[in-house]
Amino acid sequence: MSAGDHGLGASPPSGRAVPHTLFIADLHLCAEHPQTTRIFKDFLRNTAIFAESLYILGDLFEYWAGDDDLTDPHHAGVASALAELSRGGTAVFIMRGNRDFLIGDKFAQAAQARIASDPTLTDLYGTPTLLTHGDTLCSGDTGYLAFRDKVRAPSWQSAFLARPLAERKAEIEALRQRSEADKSLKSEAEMDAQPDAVAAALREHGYPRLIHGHTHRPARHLHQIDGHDCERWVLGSWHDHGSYLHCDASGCRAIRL
Ligand code: LP5
Ligand code: MN
Repeated sequence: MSAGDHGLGASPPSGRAVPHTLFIADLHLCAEHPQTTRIFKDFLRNTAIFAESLYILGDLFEYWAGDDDLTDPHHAGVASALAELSRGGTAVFIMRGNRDFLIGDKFAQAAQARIASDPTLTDLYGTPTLLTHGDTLCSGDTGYLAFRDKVRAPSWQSAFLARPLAERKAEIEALRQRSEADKSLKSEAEMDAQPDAVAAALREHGYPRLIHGHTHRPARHLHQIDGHDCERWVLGSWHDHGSYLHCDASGCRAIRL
């Protein structure tokens, strides 16, 4: 049903000649890993600048405690690098991930970016393409999904954001530890996208191409759903090295930085 082929390592296509759109996810940027942030800023200036659009499909940041954290010079530097890209003519779209779902309008404004809903169905050079962070495809991770339901409730979010920034950050640090401990008890299979959830998403949206991140398992999968052939691209995390997906009218290819 699904054939993995990470396809990483192809040569980067160059220039603006062929209109194209880039996709990235799971960068987990933070001040503690300045090298990743440097690579990201170089990618914006040297590569993304040639694209029509850049989609960040969640988890741009290690975590996001609220837009008042833009006072952090690291976070403000990321926003201004995105704004520079946007001013250069590349449309920037940000989807919220499970780590930065508290990104709000103030951040979007600072980055001159548009927030993309999760999921988003778009026409990518003639190919219907469904974009999602990917966490909701992991339907076997019931503990996480119960937690997700709670923290995505607007009432929970407004109460959380009303608390002092330092308190929020301390709580998130505790949650990170809890999450790491919980993950060590879960199987790899449990934390992967589930075939049923993938099929349901593809069926619901008319059998498009699917692009998502979250699982950190870069691959190209081919699914046959109800007789329709659907391509699913999983984006890589930027933990060891940067990577992006380049899509134009001829298709998509994964590129390692
Ligand atoms: O991110 P990753 O890939 O390492 O792990 C995820 C799931 N974990 C998370 C937690 C985040 O990593 C923590 C940072 C989020 C910051 C958000 C800011 C605002 C929220 C602040 C809340 C206090 O998303 C992990 C998945 C994994 O992906 C694979 O899919 O397994 O899920 C977990 O480990 C979650 C646990 O299983 C359940 C945790 C319950 C904790 C309850 C604490 C009470 C919090 C109060 C909420 C009402
Ligand atoms: Mn994620």
